[in-house]
Amino acid sequence: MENKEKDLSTALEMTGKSADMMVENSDMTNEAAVVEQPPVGPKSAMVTIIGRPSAGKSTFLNTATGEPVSIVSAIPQTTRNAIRGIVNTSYGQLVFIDTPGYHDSEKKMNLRMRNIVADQLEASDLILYIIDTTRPCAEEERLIVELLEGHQDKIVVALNKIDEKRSMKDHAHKFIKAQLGNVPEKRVLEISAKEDKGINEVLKALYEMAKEGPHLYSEEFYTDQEVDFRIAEVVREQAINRLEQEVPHAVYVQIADLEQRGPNKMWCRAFICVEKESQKGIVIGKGAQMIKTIRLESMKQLRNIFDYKIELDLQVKVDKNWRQRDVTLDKLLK
Ligand SMILES: Nc1nc2c(ncn2[C@@H]2O[C@H](COP(=O)(O)OP(=O)(O)OP(=O)(O)O)[C@@H](O)[C@H]2O)c(=O)[nH]1
Ligand SMILES: [Mg+2]
Repeated sequence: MENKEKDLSTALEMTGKSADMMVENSDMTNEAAVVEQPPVGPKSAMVTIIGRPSAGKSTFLNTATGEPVSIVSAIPQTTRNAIRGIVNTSYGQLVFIDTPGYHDSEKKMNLRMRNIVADQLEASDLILYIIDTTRPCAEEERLIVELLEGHQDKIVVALNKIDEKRSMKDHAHKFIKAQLGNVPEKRVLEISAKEDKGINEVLKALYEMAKEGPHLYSEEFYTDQEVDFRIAEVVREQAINRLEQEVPHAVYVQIADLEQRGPNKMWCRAFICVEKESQKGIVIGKGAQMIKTIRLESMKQLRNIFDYKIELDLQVKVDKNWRQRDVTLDKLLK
């Protein structure tokens, strides 16, 4: 990846990459896009991505920006924050806001995540509603539709996972027609976020609705995440993709120290925090094999994101029942 973080002092990640050629001509290589990059066009819009847990919202964001902006896993409720990813093209700038999967549960943490989604909806110019077509559109989908009813003039619907044989896209089309009848058909698009199919059409539909206006970010940025948040998310991604049952949901990652240790080297002490002593043993693993793998794979992934090496000192600790505690939730879900 040629666009890695170069300046250790800045807390933001930058990229020179543009999605221009992706919109204009999906056959172009990245090199061509960098060399022939036209100026960013005049349009500007904040686009909130909404959908059920595991619908593929974060996968869409990563495919659209061409960067691993937001972590992905098969476990529902992976995303816990409003995460921004920026797409610049000759049409203009779209600032996507990935949100936590919206679902019905009275648990403290979920209620907070639902508030994050509701706030983002209000703040956005446009909405991208992603539906997982491998699952029937039932109660959870209706809950989202209720939120969206009053915003039909600013919605694009993406029917995702059409690469799957079990995709029920016709059922999803019918659902949208019945529930969001004012969204015109040309704004209901079939995609595979994972296989990069139909993404350009979604971007085009959003650009068509976007208005001209000042850009929120200079064109080198593809996300607004700070370095410590990014490291914590990468470690969490590597951990939850290796853990099972309730353990992924019981994990958060705390960055305790971050130090520059040379011109191209950072040192970071991080803790994988779990809720119970028994979960600690699972994360460490037999002969500490699990924690070792999480550490090494995280460092590898961070090397792809940043232009400097991040040496991780990774440990596990118990933060008893943290999901019930407001102070911890305040820090994690801001
Ligand atoms: N087959 C297929 N799988 C997909 C597609 N898009 C996403 N997935 C998979 O669906 C799972 C969930 O993807 P995410 O992008 O994490 O979903 P999300 O909507 O961000 O989930 P939360 O953050 O939990 O709300 C992962 O296993 C992805 O690989 C797709 O187009 N096709
Ligand atoms: Mg997500």
